[in-house]
Amino acid sequence: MKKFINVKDLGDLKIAVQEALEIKKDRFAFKHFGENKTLLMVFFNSSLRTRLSTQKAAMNLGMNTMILDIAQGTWRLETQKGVVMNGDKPEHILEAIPVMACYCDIIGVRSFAKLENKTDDYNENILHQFIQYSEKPVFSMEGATTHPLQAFADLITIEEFKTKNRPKVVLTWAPHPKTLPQAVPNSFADFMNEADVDFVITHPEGYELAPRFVRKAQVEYNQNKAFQGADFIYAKNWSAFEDVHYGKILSEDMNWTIDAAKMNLTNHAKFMHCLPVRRNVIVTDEVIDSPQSIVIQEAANREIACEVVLKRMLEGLK
Ligand code: AN0
Ligand code: CP
Repeated sequence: MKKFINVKDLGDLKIAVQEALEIKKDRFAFKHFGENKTLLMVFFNSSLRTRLSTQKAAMNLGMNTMILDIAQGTWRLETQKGVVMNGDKPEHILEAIPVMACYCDIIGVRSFAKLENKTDDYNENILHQFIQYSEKPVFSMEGATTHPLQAFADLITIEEFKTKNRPKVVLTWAPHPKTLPQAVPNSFADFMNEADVDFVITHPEGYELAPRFVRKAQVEYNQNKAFQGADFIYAKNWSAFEDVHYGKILSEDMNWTIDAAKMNLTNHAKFMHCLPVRRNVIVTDEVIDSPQSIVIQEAANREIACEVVLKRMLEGLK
């Protein structure tokens, strides 16, 4: 495996999930795979889960890890081509990437959408430069448009907790005071569209996601209706995708917060969220503290999802 940005980079999803469940039974079974191999994790943005779970997955495989937080102890990096670099950024990504690549075998990159220019974000400018100029296997630790490690962990979690062959999975928008990217819902939709589930997306009008991620999913603007009979509720806020409002907050309607009354409309659904989550904005304390909430188990599976990806990348190095 040379890159991991989208669901299709995993190949057959059923096989990938089976591989994950096998690894979970003995996460140190491939301890020799990463001997003398180094993972570099490059963060342009903050992280708790991705930072720890990726490092843990690499350690399970016997790898060495290095972590770089851009602009915190490193030079600030220019990422646009052709600019006159007389501002506050002393180094260009065009030198920084091949230099970083000298010291490692695999690179993970976190680089969120800036939400200023839709074309720039949806071109995945930074991730693609890492792929092009590092000549190493590169995986997304959340790019501008996707968060595939999260969605893979979500799929593993659904596989573990489902009580029927084809569960109903609902991705629901929820309110949030800050403008957030579409990467998490995009990747979740990408994976659910490939999985054996009935997939419904619910959000206020104006929050339609990119058609290439929504694909065949059912879009239902009435949240209560969407929740009926659901086996999994996956909550997430995102900002608008459509051109004129790109990256903007169009609604802060607290009626979309996931509360116990809404969960009662479902088929005893499990509650999921990628975290970090704002309590009593996205979801009430009552729901996230209930046994229906599987957010911690979901976060735990980030280690397993990443271990599958790193193992496959290490196999490709041989
Ligand atoms: C980020 C997002 O919404 O993409 C990261 C989620 C994993 N969330 C926040 O910045 C709060
Ligand atoms: N879910 C997730 O990616 O969390 P972090 O932003 O803390 O890594």
